[in-house]
Amino acid sequence: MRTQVAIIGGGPAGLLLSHLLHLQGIDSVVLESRDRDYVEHRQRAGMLEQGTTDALRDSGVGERLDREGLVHHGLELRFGGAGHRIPLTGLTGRTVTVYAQTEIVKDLVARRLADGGDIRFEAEVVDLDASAPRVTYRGGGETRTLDCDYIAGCDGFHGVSRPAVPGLRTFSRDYPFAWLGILAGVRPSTEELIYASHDRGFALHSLRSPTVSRLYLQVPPDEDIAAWPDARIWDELAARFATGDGWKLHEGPVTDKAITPMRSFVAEPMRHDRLFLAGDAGHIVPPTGAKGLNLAVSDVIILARALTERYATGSETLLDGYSDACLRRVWRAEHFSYWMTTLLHVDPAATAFERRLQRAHLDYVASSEAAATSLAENYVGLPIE
Ligand code: FAS
Ligand code: PHB
Repeated sequence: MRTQVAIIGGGPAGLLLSHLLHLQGIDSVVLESRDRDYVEHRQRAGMLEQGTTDALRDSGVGERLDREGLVHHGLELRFGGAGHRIPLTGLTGRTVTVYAQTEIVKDLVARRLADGGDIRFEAEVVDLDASAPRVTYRGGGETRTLDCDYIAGCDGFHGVSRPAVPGLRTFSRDYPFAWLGILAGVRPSTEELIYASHDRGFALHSLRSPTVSRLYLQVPPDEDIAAWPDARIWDELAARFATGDGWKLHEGPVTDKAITPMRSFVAEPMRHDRLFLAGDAGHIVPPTGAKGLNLAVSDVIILARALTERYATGSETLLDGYSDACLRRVWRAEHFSYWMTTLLHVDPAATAFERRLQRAHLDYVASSEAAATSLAENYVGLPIE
């Protein structure tokens, strides 16, 4: 078997790359270890930068996004029992959109299959040669190989592609907390996202639709989900979102709950020979700034441009510049995600002095247009080079 680009991983990065390459007449095969139902229902991100929604719309997969996505123009920072709105669009002229990663994956799978795309589910890549280049995968009880011109490692943080890059430099930070995330069949208590910083810990009120809420709360890093029955989750969320103006949290049936560890991670370079890393395979951010999925999208936009130039002109200039171009954007997003995470979460080891500094920082962001604009321009996403 042979293709032009072998794509390891059928998450948002791999699927979008396959779609963008197809639009340029470049063949690819997506190899995904899990089954279709699993990847289409794995609860993850939900906040899209305007650059992401523009890319989906411009490439012809934005129709349901435009119909069902919730366009937002601001967010609320809530601390000291009061809310402070950050007018994202007023400060930047750009918007963000709430549209679940699961829906993006469904839209991309449907479009690739409708276009005759080759997505192989339950096909686990077990080996790869970045110089041949060739990937070896197991599927249907057989072991097969796929020869190609290039390999895109879109296989997430636990994939096989990053370990195949020799001499890799990695940079990481683990945080002293995790996120317990829930999906609840209840009308959201807010129209815009609420990021709450409370002495008891961080909480985030996001949403998925007029009838489905998505909420998160900070828990210890090794927390057992069994210690969090629904009633306790709602009580803790209500305590952390409490205000003095009578605002009420709507509670309802929890339909999904999971604990996500918080880490910052970057691997350099994001390329070895004919292997290119994209998305979580190359970097991880704490989800506070809603950058993970959006970084995956910008990586594959940059990679698709580079592969298009290569096949159209023979030039490898953009391919040679791929890793540096991605990493400039990755490190900006890493800093913003670290900054927003430490601004809003309670570090158990923080001294009283550090907690006062944190409160002063929150007061500054909530009261200074310059500080709020810095948060806003990073949150809505900086233009893709
Ligand atoms: P993914 O991990 O999404 O996809 C990689 C794919 O590769 C997977 O489907 C996997 O099955 C497959 N794969 C792995 N090894 C393979 C192999 N050997 N062979 C074949 N296939 C293989 N981001 C946010 O912005 N906000 C959030 O709230 C948020 N919450 C998250 C919660 C969790 C639990 C996790 C893990 C991540 C979360 N993220 C969040 C980040 C997340 O959205 C990622 O940034 C996004 O999924 C990145 O997409 P991909 O790079 O495609 O990686
Ligand atoms: C989500 O809706 O899942 C979401 C939104 C904003 C974040 C993180 C997660 O910062």
